[in-house]
Amino acid sequence: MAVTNSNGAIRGFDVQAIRRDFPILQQQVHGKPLVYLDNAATSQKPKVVIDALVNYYTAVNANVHRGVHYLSQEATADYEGARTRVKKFLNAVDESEIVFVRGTTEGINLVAQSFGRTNVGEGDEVIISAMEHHSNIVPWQILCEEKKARLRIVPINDDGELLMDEYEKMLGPKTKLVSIVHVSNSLGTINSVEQIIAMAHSHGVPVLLDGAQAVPHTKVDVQALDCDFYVFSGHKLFGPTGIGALYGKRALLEAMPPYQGGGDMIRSVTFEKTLYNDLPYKFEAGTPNIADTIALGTAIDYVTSIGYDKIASYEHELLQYGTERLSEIKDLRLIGTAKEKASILAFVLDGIHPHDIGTILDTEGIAIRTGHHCTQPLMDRFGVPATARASLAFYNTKEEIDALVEGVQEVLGIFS
Ligand code: 7TS
Repeated sequence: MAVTNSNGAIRGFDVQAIRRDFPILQQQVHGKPLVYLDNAATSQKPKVVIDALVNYYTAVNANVHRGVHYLSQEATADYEGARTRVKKFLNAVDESEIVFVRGTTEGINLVAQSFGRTNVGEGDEVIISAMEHHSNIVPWQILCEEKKARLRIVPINDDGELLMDEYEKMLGPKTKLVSIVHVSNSLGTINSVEQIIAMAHSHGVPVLLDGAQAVPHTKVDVQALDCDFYVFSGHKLFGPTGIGALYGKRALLEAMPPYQGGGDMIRSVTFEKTLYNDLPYKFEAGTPNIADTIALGTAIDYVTSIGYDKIASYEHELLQYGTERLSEIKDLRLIGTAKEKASILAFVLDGIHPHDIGTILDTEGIAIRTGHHCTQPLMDRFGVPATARASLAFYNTKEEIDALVEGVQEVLGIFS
């Protein structure tokens, strides 16, 4: 969709107006304007999301699904309204396919413990990739250890792209699940998920996509993708921490046993036999995170009101600009140079530890993340212990990238 004017500006996208929606961006850090470039760790929250939280506790607070009184019914309607928003956001078939979880990590653990323990046995295989976050490695290691199954790792090239030929060779009758990141948090690589899914499905293998870093940047349509499971975290999508969603195809979720037992997930309980509730409640034991779920719904409304076509165009421009500017710096090596990339500028400087880069940038009010970004095997693949990572959101500007580049020059000056 054409979203740019003749002068290259994105029609209807006013970054300064958007920045005013985010109270935290107005503040100074160490006497300098905050330059927040740690969005892959967590994104900032617009005022509407903060207001939704305050409003819930000020005017609505009650437990859901179990009260006949007014507030409980209001809280239930708002909570279930958020589920409808997530359903539309991902284009799921219906609300029963949307399970609220604490975040991506819990969503993957749910699938590993419920689908995995039911369907993966001795000698079976689960496929992940070399660029996974620890939360898409460790749950599968735990499962494979318990079941004496084998974890297979799709390798990557030096640009940080999956080797699809190797992936294809791994698929076979022993494969029980493929679990792959949609967009890498450490490299920014956008994986060819349509192809990954089609190849797995040709062997009858279901696919889970870790969408933690995808949903802040790109429209996701689970029906068009035909993925079997999709997980994301609200806090990376301009919503609160402690809430996320797991999408699963209804038939798969129906066949899976509960992950946790307790209130709300049951239809009836006797000491002899418990009957479980319908989807999605079968997977939502206990009082849920009501306030944050409702505010996640507000975050989704906010992002979709800006529009993913505009967000993607603007962020693409920023990423290109940042890549060009950082590439001009001698002794800087970008980690993650895939052709299809989103919003991550990770780098190392010759002979300078990334933590020193982060600490010096902080004195300039610039927030980046340094470390292994919960992807230690990926750091090993690139032969570095850590990287410095600037991660972008649609409220960032070219001026902020200029500030980052100046900060990096300052670091080089100090260490020269
Ligand atoms: N998967 C990916 C791709 C991620 O980037 C993260 C968090 C997770 C899973 C886990 O999400 P959580 O919300 O359950 O913690 N990534 C990062 C990061 O890059 N820096 O801090 C957290």
